[in-house]
Amino acid sequence: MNILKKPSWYISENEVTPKEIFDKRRGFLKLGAASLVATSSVIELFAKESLPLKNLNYLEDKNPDKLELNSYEQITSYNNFYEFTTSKEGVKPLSKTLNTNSWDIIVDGLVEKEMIIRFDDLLKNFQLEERIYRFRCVEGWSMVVPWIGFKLSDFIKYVKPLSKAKYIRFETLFDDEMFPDQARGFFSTISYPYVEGLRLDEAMNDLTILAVGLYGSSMPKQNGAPIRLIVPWKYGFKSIKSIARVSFVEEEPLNSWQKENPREYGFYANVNPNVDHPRWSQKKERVLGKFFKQDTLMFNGYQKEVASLYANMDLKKYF
Ligand SMILES: Nc1nc2c(c(=O)[nH]1)N[C@H]1C(S)=C(S)[C@@H](COP(=O)(O)O)O[C@H]1N2
Ligand SMILES: [Mo]
Repeated sequence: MNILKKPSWYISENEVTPKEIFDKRRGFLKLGAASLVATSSVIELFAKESLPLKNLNYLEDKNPDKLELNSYEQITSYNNFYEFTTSKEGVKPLSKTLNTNSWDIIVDGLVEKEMIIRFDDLLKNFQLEERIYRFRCVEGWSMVVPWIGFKLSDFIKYVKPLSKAKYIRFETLFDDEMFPDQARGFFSTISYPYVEGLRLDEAMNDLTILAVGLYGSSMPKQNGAPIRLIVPWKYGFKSIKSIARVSFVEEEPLNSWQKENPREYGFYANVNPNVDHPRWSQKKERVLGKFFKQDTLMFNGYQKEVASLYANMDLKKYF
């Protein structure tokens, strides 16, 4: 039998929130390499956390609302990414074929200068921040994720759209060797590339980020590596993954889910407990890992920050 004497700082994973484990690890990393003369119990702790090594530098989110984080395991094992499969548990194993090396992003349309930016170069230009956000899928489940990213507004200022630009449009990579559902052609689940868009003022809002990681390290493939959009007050399908093209346009883009089913999905997709999906209520949601449902909040709890964007709009019409 292998009996390990547990040091004073050791607590069982079940007794702490993922956030506490995360902070504990942060403490370790600050101590630097010298502290990594790892004892077996240290290795054991790291394994138990099942967190990857932190490899990003960012400003910490102080989590003023004390949101309870979902675990790394939960966030990375239950995914929507139709390019791989419609099975939420199936995405992680299948996503191995996504190759993010030398990832380029095309920037075109109504900009001062169209360009192709290498993802690694892009990163050098922006301040990374942690953003602990609620994330609500239109299907009725939700989670809390510590994303790492930079403000989409910083990116927009960097690429300088023309004044004629009213919307921003995003495309996921099209590559039928990396994405099995794209290889099915006519028989694919939805049409590709996946497209999403925002009105420019929504894109410039301080909450909107381009995320490049979570829990302190690079974005896992199943969550949309290397770079994805996060718009926390909108249903999850707006948060397009694995972005390969960003365009500035005059007209409202036709986003993928609206194209598939315009009766059920619109352009705005603001989280709204008062506007039901045609086939189910949006009043409640199940947080991953929780047994009881909780109330869904207007604009997913970000009313203070975003309600003014929709001041004169009928949210039943612009759903
Ligand atoms: N390219 C692409 N982006 C996508 C999707 C997708 O199928 N393909 N699914 C969307 C939906 S419906 C949700 S809920 C979120 C899920 O993100 P997650 O797997 O990181 O939780 O990604 C969104 N972005
Ligand atoms: Mo979703």
